[in-house]
Amino acid sequence: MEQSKIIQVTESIFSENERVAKVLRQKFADSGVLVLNLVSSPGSGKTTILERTAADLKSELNMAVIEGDQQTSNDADRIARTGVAAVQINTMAGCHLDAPMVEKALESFDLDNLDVLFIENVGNLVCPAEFDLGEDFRVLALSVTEGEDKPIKYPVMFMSAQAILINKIDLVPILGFNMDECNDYIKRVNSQAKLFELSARSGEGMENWYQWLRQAVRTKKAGKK
Ligand SMILES: Nc1nc2c(ncn2[C@@H]2O[C@H](COP(=O)(O)OP(=O)(O)OP(=O)(O)O)[C@@H](O)[C@H]2O)c(=O)[nH]1
Ligand SMILES: [Mg+2]
Repeated sequence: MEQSKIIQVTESIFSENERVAKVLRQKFADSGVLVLNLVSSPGSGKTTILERTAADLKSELNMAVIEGDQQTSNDADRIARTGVAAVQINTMAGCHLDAPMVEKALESFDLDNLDVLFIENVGNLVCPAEFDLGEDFRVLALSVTEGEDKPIKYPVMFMSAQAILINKIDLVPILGFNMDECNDYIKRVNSQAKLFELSARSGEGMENWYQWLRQAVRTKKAGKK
């Protein structure tokens, strides 16, 4: 394809995504459901964080999860085992979720009966940054196994997050991970994001994340029309 045609196709993909994301944002506002777009590299622990959150909070919050992966329903199956409703999207060759995919998945849920909808994006620190899903907040998981410098290597994604969960802190002593250095890098690209250090495996630090989540749910409900 010529350069000009490639640019036209790319622009039309983005503008269609923006159009549908706007529709979704209005829908989420009308029903007062808090929507979080969970992004990270593959294997940072997004699903494990959601499994633990689902198990710990399902008696106080009505939650549902949209899972995005190229293939398999592994993640949706894991969430379903906690008793929280989950729908799997398979993007096949795609490296991110887009707003039309989310719109289709919403057919499975009654938004008016939900407090929180989590959207677990495809594991990728690059492409999902470009696609608005109509979410209230983008929550980025970074695991300590990935190294301290990911925030400055993938700044676009880190800049776009409102909350950053530094996961797998149970492994810090084994890895010799330098938390101060990582926090400095995060602050360099995004000084506004709320930071949490936690382990979805041991449960350490999860309560701080839950408090942020509860507050975000309250704020969203208060803003409901
Ligand atoms: N030690 C430790 N391992 C963890 C923690 N959280 C997740 N894991 C492990 O990390 C691996 C990947 O976790 P997942 O939850 O599948 O990661 P993910 O981000 O959902 O992965 P994708 O959906 O494939 O991108 C699994 O073996 C988890 O058990 C943690 O806090 N500590
Ligand atoms: Mg996952």
